[in-house]
Amino acid sequence: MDHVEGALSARDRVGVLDFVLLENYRSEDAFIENLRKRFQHNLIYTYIGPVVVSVNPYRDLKLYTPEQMQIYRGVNFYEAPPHIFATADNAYRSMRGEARDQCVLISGESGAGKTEASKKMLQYLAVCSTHSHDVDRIKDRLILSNPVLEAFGNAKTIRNDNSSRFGKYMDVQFDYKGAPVGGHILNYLLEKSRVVQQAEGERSFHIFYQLLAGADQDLLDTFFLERRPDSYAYLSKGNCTRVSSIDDKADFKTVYNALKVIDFTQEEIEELLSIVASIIHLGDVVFTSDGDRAGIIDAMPVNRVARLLQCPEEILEKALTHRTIVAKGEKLLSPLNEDQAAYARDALSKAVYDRMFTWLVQKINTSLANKEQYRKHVIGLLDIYGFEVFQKNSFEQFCINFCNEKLQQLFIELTLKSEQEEYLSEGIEWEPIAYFNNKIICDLVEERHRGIISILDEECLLPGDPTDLTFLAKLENAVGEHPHFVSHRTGDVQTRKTLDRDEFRLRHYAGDVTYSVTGFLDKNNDLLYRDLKEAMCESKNQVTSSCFPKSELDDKKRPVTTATQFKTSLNQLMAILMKEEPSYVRCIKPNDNKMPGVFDPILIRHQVKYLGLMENLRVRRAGFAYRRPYEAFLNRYKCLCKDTWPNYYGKPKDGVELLCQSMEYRHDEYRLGNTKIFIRLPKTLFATEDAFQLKKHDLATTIQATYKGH
Ligand code: AD9
Ligand code: MG
Repeated sequence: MDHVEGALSARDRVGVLDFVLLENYRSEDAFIENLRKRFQHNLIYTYIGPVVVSVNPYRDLKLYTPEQMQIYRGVNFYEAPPHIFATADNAYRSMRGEARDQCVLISGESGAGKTEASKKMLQYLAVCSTHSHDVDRIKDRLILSNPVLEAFGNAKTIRNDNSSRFGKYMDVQFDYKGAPVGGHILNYLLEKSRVVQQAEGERSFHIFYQLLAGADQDLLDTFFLERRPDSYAYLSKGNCTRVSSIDDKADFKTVYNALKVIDFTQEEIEELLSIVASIIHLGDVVFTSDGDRAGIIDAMPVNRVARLLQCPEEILEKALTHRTIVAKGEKLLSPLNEDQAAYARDALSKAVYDRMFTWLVQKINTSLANKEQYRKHVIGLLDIYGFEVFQKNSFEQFCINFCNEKLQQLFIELTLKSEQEEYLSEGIEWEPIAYFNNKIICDLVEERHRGIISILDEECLLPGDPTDLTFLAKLENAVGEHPHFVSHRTGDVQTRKTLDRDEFRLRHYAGDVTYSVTGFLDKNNDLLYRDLKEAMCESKNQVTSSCFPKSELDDKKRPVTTATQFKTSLNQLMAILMKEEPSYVRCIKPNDNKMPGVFDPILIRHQVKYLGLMENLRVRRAGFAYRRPYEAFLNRYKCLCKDTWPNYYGKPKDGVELLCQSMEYRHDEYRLGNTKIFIRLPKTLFATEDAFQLKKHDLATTIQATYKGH
């Protein structure tokens, strides 16, 4: 049964299952009311045409069972109730049928269900794609790479007990038979500051707690660790080391076994975990201040770090408390003060963890690599951080929100493009649609020489003493007039009251966000003193030494700044995505308390806004809301026209034409394309459907009467 027709009779009670069928499609209230109705009936998925909107149920609704998978297997997108499996299946079939690479872009705020959706879709692809003995190997690896990545890249935050602290684009490669033969992961900007600092109620990355809870006593002894995380500085900054929804001990086993399946040798696993352990000890290195010179209070933690990383203790100790300065060709050893030493220690911990994470992803990629070279097409799944607005927003939010601007731009371009393409291929006249193009904001951030990132980089490069505030002043001079930029100096009186002197505000497509520039230079520069790099290069731990190659020391070039690196990798991602056929899953978080069944309309309204859903619906509705292939349409409604009932033997298109005439559709209400009928307004369709329901009733009564009469 066609999904639209299936819902029509129930539409008042459980809402419409495609937002394009909303009468009042411009009304945000109507949109939210529809979501609410469906959510109350545990219908968490709703379409906007081909886009899936998902509301996190925070409970197991048995939506991902093998039986559910069967419902969607090989079925046309609109023929079963809305589901992410329909999206996955559709992508899979389009990939095979049209021989085109696919991608699924999953967006939404923290805790909205992006990672869950991407995992469920990956499972669907693994189960429902072509089977053969040798591909099971790759399927296992694809699925098992998730617990490993989550252990090292996810953490408990206020918003989500399993929050991804990195962006991920994972593609699954298929051969010409449609069997998965490989995979590849691109990772984006890990929030490495979490290694050294966590907000109240948050934790560091899961792996630290997993190791302490799950390692056997021998392993703990080897790492000089005790079981309780509370005793370690780096693990207890947020005063939250245990999470009721998480079983660290069991998770450690899962991760350990997964690492083995994805080709990590015993030695590599031990090296990896000893890096994790070394970071825990590094956090316990504390300094005294003797005049202006930092000294190490307790030698034990440094000694342990040195042993775990297998690098000479004196070198490490010296690098943590001194800095080599080259003046007039001569090297001078300059002591660090207490603050500088603590800063150096934290910089080292972050760098080691971050590079280890990148190494891990590369290693997983080697294991997922398709060695036979018979990859034909891919389906990519993008699970990346959603738009973030906090009380205080810093460099990290700036990067994340820029990423969302780029994705929104891609979304607009691709949606419009695909609408246009469909009109064209159906031979229907394209009616241009007015929409807000956020390119202007992307340019404000990334334009060469003139954008915020360029100005930030320039400031970072300046000799002398550039500060966050000199950066802000430059910014005001350069982009102060831009319609999407506001700061204390450039804003009007009213705006000034809401901004501090170290803040600027960006008018993002999703709403205004105020950023504090404090820390921008530092985070963008991301410097690690050379002495510390040298110490790491000495490491006999293979993983560490491959993360800190000696060649880096000879490199005279200035390292690329964090923002520019991020911008470059995002633009590469955009280039990949532009070539693929996209599908979208837009995730919504129903409440801030991780509660099942609670629908918070204010929170949801906000997300509907910044996911751009109303805009999306408007674009979809600007032309023709409803489109169906002729066969499907005729099959359902043929009883409404005497020329097509009970059967029509001509071309389906001609049958539909007769039907439209007999239903007295006005010319502006519909168009007949090459393969589909396009109906402009839902009310036309609803009228047709109501007529159909009546007719069905009449027919049933007639049949009954005839039967009784016999
Ligand atoms: V973040 O940006 O990485 O912080 P996500 O990825 O959007 O965030 P995630 O998928 O981790 O959120 O979902 C958060 C939690 O919501 C999960 O741990 C589940 O407990 C819960 N969840 C999410 N989706 C579903 C679902 N479809 N069914 C049941 C769900 N529970
Ligand atoms: Mg996530």
